[in-house]
Amino acid sequence: MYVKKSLITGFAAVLLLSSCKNDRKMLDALADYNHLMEEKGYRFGDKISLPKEVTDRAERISVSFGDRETSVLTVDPEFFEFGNNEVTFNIRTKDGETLNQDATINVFTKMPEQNIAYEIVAEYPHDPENFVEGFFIEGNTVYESTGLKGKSRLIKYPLGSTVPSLSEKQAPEIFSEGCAVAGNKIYQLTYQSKKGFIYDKETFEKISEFPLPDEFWEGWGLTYDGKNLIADTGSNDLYYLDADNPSKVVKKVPVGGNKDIYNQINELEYHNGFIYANVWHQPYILKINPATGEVTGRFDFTKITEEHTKNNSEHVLNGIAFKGDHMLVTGKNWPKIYEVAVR
Ligand SMILES: [Ca+2]
Repeated sequence: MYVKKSLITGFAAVLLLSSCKNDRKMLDALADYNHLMEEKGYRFGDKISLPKEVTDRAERISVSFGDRETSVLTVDPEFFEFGNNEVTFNIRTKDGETLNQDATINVFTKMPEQNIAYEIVAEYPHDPENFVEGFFIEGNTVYESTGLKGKSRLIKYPLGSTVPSLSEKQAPEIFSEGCAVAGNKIYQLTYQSKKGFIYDKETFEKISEFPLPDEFWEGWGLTYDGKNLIADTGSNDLYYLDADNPSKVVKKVPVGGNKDIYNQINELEYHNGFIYANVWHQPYILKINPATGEVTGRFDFTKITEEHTKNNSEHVLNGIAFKGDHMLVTGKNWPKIYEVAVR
């Protein structure tokens, strides 16, 4: 009896050992595959073709995203979005075990961003004291929201001058961020105070303030498309806000690149059916299709950006406005505003 029991235990242990070994092998194969694919990325419609070591041992495989789960191993926009998707692979083996592995699935666009050729047709002065966070123009009047605690202001000035015709200083604890005009009001986000402000466009009188949406970690860029305010929070997502109640997110549009994940989208400008955005610490301005989130084109401003970042790496490109069909471009503490014509 004693001998028999020991034999059975021994046999079970060998089985368990070999099953553990196979599980390890399977998970290693899955990890290798996921690492390889993280670099390469997926496009919508792609199959997630897991290695044979996984499919041979699996009875059922699913992918979960927080509380949602699918067993269809295809990159379906119903579950996946552009950029990083943090998922878990759940595998039930033929031995009845359930194994999990976390993975990052990167989804890119099918078409590469078109390099947009441009020409700098004019230059205007910009106050190098201005740590620009929000920037737009109406007629010949530039509106600017400048950041940093103790230095944040909302100002307006005629293009060509650096002297504000109106200036509204923020409380010292406020770090102002993006701003946009909708009708006769200016909306402004704050960086980490979890609130935004609404001003009268003419007088800069503060009309009200609002809490930033619950989805917001921080407030970054802001623009207006004629219907909704569009904001970003330092990720690759654009948030459409209800202009009558900017605490409410109407929809989220994740932005996708062909090879890049634009995780820190910052200053924004809506113009003629597209959203233009710069990316924190990058010399690019992206042209985004707002319906799909795809970056369709990209301006490369490496040359002018390097000129301004060479003495201070924080003096990055961060200002987009449209003067007719010409784009105005500036940056944090840049002494210039560039007028850009698309070739
Ligand atoms: Ca802007």
